Amino acid sequence: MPTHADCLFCKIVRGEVPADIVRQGERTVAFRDINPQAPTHVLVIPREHHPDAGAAAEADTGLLDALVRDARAVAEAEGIAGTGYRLVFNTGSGAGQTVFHLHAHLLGGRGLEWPPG
Ligand code: DGP
Repeated sequence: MPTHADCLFCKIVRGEVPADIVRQGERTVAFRDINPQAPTHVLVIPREHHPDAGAAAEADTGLLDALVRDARAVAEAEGIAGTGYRLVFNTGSGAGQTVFHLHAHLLGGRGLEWPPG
């Protein structure tokens, strides 16, 4: 699936919108969330456009593996892999998804409560 001209995260992948990029993977890009909810709050996204995790899983069986693997690499680089981190896929507007390009929120660096809000 190609990138989309008007998609904000596709623009970050293409370098058209600036972002604090922490990792460039073969299939993913990871950058700091503009509105961080934890000391480490990184978005890990596929280079290709998929609207959400379910759609990506349907279209490309290996992509979520790469996303989770690369998220773990970011967690290790951030020094939070040992203490623990959370990966969140908000899916659908009712769940808080505002950008419809698949992204995993990688959150850590503080205690995280359950259930989330
Ligand atoms: P969600 O609500 O799950 O769709 O998460 C979208 C996240 O994207 C939200 O936490 C804020 C972040 N975000 C929105 N616009 C930008 C941007 O231009 N740059 C960066 N770095 N993050 C953004």
